Amino acid sequence: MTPHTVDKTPVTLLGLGAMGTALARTWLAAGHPTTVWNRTPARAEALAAEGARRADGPAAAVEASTLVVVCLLDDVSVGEVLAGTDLAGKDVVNLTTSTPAQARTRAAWAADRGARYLDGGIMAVPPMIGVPETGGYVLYSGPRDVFDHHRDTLAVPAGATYVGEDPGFAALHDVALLSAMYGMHAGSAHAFALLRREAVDPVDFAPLLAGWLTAMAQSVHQTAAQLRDGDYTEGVVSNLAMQVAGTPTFLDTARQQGVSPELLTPYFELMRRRLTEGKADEGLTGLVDLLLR
Ligand code: FVH
Repeated sequence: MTPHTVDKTPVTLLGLGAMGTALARTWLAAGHPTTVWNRTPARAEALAAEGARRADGPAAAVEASTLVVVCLLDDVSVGEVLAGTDLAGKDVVNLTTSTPAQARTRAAWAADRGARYLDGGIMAVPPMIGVPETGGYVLYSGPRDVFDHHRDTLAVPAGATYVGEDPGFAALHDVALLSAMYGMHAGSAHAFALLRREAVDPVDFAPLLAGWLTAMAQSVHQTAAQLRDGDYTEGVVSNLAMQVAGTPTFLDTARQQGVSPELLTPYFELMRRRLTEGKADEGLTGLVDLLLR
């Protein structure tokens, strides 16, 4: 424990997996009195040696601090771990990855037990925790006053970004961002597959790919403005008619390179459907609406 701990909010952390351990270490290093508990006790040993207080069980851990951070595998494990604890008067911050529905249900569950509740979505991997220059951050949602009250403490491991009072919003933003990431990975997998049997070093191609994805990522701002304003033709430079006309080139190239088009075809099918609705002058924004059921 450092000499500064009297000024610092005590933190309890339930769950010392890769992420929970990284989180706890930053609060310890910043001088917060830190109480930890993990189902497998051995995972708490290193942190105890660094100054963490080890609780015998979840109930004792919750009792130790008003601010109770939970970072477990999933929502089921959160329910199991918190089941026998007294949450009255506690501020529970749940950083376990959840669906928006799970987060909303968990917020109501915590309120029934007398706790205030923030949900969080971690936009970082463990090595990014406590390293601000990596750009990792955590999305938070729930009561604004609870977030503001704990903002400084929550900002210790990574940037703290508040996204709204609805407790499901952190999870919703988290899943939306990660879904976009998987789209990027899907496109990258297809691109690397096209080159795979050619005399092209993937390491030489990678900077071209990263640069192109970075440049194209800026288009999300136009998409967002069009969605907000309802005019999907505003500022379009590459219209849907032109883009659909180009799709055979992509499919022919995939065939010639012996690459499955399975990652591209669902998206191309949406483009074709939107064009048949008479939206030739739009860009790709209209595909958002096609996805809504
Ligand atoms: N690690 C990552 O890259 C991602 C980054 C984005 C956010 N995720 C989410 O963070 C949550 C925790 O992830 P983690 O990396 O710490 O996960 P693990 O290393 O697998 O540790 C899991 C902890 O959960 C405990 N646990 C699991 N089931 C139970 C249970 N039924 N009862 C009590 N504890 C349970 C487990 O305990 P033990 O196996 O050591 O005994 C670990 O403490 C997660 O939601 C990610 O999606 C991480």
